Amino acid sequence: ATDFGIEKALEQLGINPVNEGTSTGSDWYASGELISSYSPVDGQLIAKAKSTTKEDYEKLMATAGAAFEVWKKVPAPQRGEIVRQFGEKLRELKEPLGKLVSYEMGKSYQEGLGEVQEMIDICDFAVGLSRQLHGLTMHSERPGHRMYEQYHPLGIVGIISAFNFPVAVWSWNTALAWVCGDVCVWKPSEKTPLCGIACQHIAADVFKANGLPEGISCLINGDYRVGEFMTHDKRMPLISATGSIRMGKIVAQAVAARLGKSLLELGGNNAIIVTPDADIKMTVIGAVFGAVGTAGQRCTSTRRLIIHESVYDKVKNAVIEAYKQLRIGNPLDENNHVGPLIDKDAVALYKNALEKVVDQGGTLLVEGGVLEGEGYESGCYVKPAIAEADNSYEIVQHETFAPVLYLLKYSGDVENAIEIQNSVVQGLSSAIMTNNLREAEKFLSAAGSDCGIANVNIGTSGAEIGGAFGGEKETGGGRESGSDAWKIYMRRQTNTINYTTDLPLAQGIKFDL
Ligand code: UN1
Repeated sequence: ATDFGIEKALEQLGINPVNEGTSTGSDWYASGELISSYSPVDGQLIAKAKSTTKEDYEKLMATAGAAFEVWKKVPAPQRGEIVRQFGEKLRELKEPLGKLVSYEMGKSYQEGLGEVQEMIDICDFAVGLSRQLHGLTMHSERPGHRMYEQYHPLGIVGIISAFNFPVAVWSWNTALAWVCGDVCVWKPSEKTPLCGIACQHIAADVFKANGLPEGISCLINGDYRVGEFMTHDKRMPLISATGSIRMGKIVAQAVAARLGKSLLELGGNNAIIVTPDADIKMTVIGAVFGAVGTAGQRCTSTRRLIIHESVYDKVKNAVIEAYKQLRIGNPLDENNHVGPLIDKDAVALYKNALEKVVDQGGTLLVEGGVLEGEGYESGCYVKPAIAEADNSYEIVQHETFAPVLYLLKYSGDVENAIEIQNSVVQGLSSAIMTNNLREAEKFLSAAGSDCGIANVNIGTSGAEIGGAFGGEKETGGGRESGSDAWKIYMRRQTNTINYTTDLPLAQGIKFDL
């Protein structure tokens, strides 16, 4: 690992193998059991983090609550200025943070840098937004009355994030929540605690340098039990959770039971429809990047290719040919395309999917397999696989977080492809490859894709931060990042002001005393 400058990166990020785990700012404490973070790149122990106990959590929540009283009164554009400084720090630390993401999570260094770039982008977006937290004005039906709405800070926002985007998803939530006047408590995945600690160091330094109290950015570590502190906590009006559908259902029920709000970003089962009018070269690049990028561990990864029978063989052969070029190995080595899966449990799920697709009637076109030998000691490197399948197979209906791509055939009109694409429980990302305007517009129409994201002539992954990110159906319905996603982090208040000496009632009601 030293060859790739990991030690230096850890040092620059202030991470040493110590027992840090819980933080309200520059203060670090935690008294729970140790979580060891092993790199899927080389299987080495990187460092250990202490997990948060209920006692630690209570202490942190008291600090967060006090910080909210201060932060909510700071004018929004001034809060934006703090987020601007945070974005500047991320620019300075882009390389070490990108490297840590790559080493702790296993995605390629380029993608690690890309993830930090998403953080920088959302900070820029949030800075502009801090002067645009607009409400509407309405015309009152009563004379001499004014009516308008305004958005106020919400409170303490809980963020539960997944291992696959160990830093960016936090920033999508936190950069917006901060300009909205909220304070945040973040539980990163227990598979990537060090990315969380690195980010908390960066944020805490910025708040401290500006004389702001501890508790605006808080970090807790641990497994689902620590997440439950948050989901059951009435002091958290909003829980934003990214992860599996299974996890999302548990979180949603716990939060709904106390009538809190939840923002859910759950699984995807993303497809690219390839019509007879598709540009095959573009299709292959989009499909292969979508299926094997981040080793198939994005919630937007391409899982299904729905190909028209007239171009089926051509597309199939081109994709198989492209898979032969893939170099699998250490993701910090920029010559490699595909890095490891996050851990051996993920490898088991990958193997299970390959077995099941064959059991259920599919054919492997590119056989998978777990790589062994030099460079693959962690046991987490697998070969991207392709299977010919049918959409009805149980395994195809599931999201397997690994580089397994299913080829599905359709005939007739694009409606038939849309029908297949929509016939899954998830609704995150979707794409169509076509130069035919009618097909493209049909795909984007009300009768088209039922996903939160629908693209034309690009793949399913790689969304920009400017748009609202999220999906429908069992993907959870939440929207993060751009557009007006900020509204969920604030509470809306409708105000009516009477500037006359009479008290006319609404709806023309008379009430004379
Ligand atoms: C995720 O996988 O949780 O569109 C988020 C993309 C990225 C975000 C993915 N911008 O692939």
